[in-house]
Amino acid sequence: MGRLIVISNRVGPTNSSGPSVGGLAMALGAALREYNGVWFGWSGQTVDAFSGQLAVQREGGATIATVDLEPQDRDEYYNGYANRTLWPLFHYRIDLSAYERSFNEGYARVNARFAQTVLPLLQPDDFIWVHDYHLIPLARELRRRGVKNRIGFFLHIPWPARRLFATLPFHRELVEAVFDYDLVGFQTEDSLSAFEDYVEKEEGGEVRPGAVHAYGRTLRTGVFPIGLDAKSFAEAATGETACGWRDRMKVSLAGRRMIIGVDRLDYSKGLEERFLAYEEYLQNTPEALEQVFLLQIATPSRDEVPAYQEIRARLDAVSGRINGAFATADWVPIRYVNRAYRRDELAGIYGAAAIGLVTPLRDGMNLVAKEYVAAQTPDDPGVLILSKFAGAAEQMGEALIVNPFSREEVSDAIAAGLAMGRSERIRRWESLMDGVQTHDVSAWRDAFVDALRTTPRPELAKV
Ligand code: ADQ
Repeated sequence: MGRLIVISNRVGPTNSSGPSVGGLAMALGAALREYNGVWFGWSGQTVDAFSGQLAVQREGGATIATVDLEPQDRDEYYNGYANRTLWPLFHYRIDLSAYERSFNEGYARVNARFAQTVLPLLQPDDFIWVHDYHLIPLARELRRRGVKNRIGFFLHIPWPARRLFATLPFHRELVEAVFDYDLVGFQTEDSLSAFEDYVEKEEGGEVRPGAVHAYGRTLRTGVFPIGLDAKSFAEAATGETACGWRDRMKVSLAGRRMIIGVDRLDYSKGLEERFLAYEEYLQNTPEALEQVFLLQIATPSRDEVPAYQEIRARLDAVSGRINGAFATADWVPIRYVNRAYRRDELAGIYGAAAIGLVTPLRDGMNLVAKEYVAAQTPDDPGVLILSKFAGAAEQMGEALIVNPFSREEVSDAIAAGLAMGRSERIRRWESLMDGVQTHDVSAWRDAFVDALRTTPRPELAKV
């Protein structure tokens, strides 16, 4: 059986009991522990001149290989094309998308550098699984270097609607590069249809069941919704640290009900809209004053990108204003915390919250929604309020599904969630929990790897 080679912008940590750093790291850690995997990516470090020197180490059953990039690579590829061009565009924020020639060049250069560096690690029967928007042209660069292996690509973020995507200069080249993969996977049906729509209407391609044909090639497609490492999360949720935090939060609640939000500090997560909807709830519900609070944990990310500095400043201002308007001597309506918590700590905090408020404006999946469900106490679970624009909404219909742009809808859902009786909470939670457990990260990984393994490669078929 061939090895699994995972390639993503950043690697690790693969140890799921470590601090909680992001959905991708947790998901792949679980994948690599089961396969004899190699995970290759950027070390996160920069050096003055790119050398292509690999740093290789064994970690928890997997081989981890990293390479350093140059400061210009970080600025043009990572902070530039990935996070200032593609990320906002794919999250429907073309107003924030920056198009600069140097970003394009940096993106192309780093994808070529990744291909060149990983080449000596590859063996003929390896399966290569490339992750996310940072590395869309990687298969093209590998093919140029003679790589014949099966290569799959999984997009963790949404694929935007056709007309939005067509605002990207060189959009055609980017999609054509996708066709150098053998398989492309999306989080949702919504993203897959947006991709198919582009290929069909902009490029005159043909959509077939489970595949698209264009540029003289056929590309297998599929929907693979990512899940939690549910078993290890459930263990974390019943462990000593989580129980300690649940108790600590219950003391801190002092009889009040807690609403929890946990997000990377990112404009796509809809935090400002969430604060404003919660303000609306407080205005509409005077009896809730001093009886409820919102704990928003928002870990700063990508703080070298100006839009992230701006959203951070706005959130400081909006939370400060709401607290100034409503707080009393012994109550603040919003506890706004800018630090990261470990996943076992988070599990305890989620477990003490009556409502999980997950209202991104656009999100590939959103694993926080699943973590909130997995951390609830079965005989007295809380209520999940979930944005219809999170990928998770396709699977989590028993949540209270809301339009995050509508303050009224979110405010009404908070009121409904806090008023919901125990039997309805249990009924909804059981169905949600069943989904979280069934569609976990192993199911996601197996489905993708099986699809990749069984995707025919014309070059291989001839041998
Ligand atoms: P992210 O945008 O990072 O991932 P998400 O799925 O919400 O989004 O995962 C965040 C992870 O980071 C969760 O496991 C959460 O617990 C953790 N996290 C967030 N804030 C934290 C905090 N303050 N402290 C500690 N941990 C925190 C991208 C896509 C998503 C997709 C994932 C996986 O944007 O849509 O679900 O990849 O594919």
